[in-house]
Amino acid sequence: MSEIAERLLAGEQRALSRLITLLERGDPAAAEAMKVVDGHTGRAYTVGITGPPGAGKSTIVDQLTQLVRETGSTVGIIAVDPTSPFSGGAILGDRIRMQRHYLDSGVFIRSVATRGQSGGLPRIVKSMVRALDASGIDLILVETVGVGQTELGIISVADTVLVALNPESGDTIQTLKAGVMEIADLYLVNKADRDGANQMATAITGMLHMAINSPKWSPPVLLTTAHTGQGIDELWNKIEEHRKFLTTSGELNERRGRQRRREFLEAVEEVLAQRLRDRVENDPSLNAILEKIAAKETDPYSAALEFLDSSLFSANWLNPE
Ligand SMILES: Nc1nc2c(ncn2[C@@H]2O[C@H](COP(=O)(O)OP(=O)(O)O)[C@@H](O)[C@H]2O)c(=O)[nH]1
Ligand SMILES: [Mg+2]
Repeated sequence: MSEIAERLLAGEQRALSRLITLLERGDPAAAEAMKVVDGHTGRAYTVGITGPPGAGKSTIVDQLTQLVRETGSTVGIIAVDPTSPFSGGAILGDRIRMQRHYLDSGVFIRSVATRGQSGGLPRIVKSMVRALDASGIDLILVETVGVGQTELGIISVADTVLVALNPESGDTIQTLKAGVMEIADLYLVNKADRDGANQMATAITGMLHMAINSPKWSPPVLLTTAHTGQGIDELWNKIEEHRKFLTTSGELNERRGRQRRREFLEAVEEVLAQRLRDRVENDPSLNAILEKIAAKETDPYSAALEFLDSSLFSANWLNPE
């Protein structure tokens, strides 16, 4: 059995850090360990929080952590950050926001940079959540910045999804339309100390009534002022309520099952796409087609369909080289 997994399951926090580092490096030892770790997951509860930059997500995570620590439960925090020249300071900002927890051995904090990765939640986040879960952490908070697909990707890992917005975020309705309504279990209008918070909450509630959501759970819309802690108790109560709803309705297991099936399909797609790309780019028999496409003698989509049905394409390509 994987030594790192064994140490992790024994609750050694250094093993958890080590495993995550191995995952980040794509080390084969991490994949070996994850085979063992996977069978020891399911006990932790995962809450995802997403929303535009500056909405107050890290402040909310900090406050929730404080509250949950007072009950004695342990907390793991994963901050997913799309590192760019413009948000390069975000991780540093998160560190300041969550500073008071860094010396608490009951809180485990890790950031994931998404630089250079296209859409979706980075795959490593799912492995990290499993590792935290298997190590015995009770509550896992995953913060993702709302930029398109990463925002929606939170549904692939969280049991409860929180969407944080602000009174002044003018693009809110746009955000809601862009798929967020399908994934939100709970809405927060944070910065409720500012003008327009009530109107914003009313607007969201109005949109929710029009949307076809789960008939069994209607997402509450809460007002919070995260930096003072106002509304955080109520938020935690609602998270617990949602958890109870998921557990008693059987939806929790279904949701987790869907997440695992989707992850499997995504992994199949990812590996196949890589193998195919390697072949298509390196196979000289395709030069003729590629030139025709470049010369606009055929359009790329038609060429792709034709190619896949032709004898040029071989299913053997999908086997490892
Ligand atoms: N006025 C006000 N400021 C807040 C509130 N919550 C967070 N902030 C501030 O908003 C800024 C961004 O917060 P942060 O938690 O880093 O947002 P994130 O980018 O969503 O993680 C920080 O300066 C916070 O202190 C709030 O409820 N009211
Ligand atoms: Mg943040």
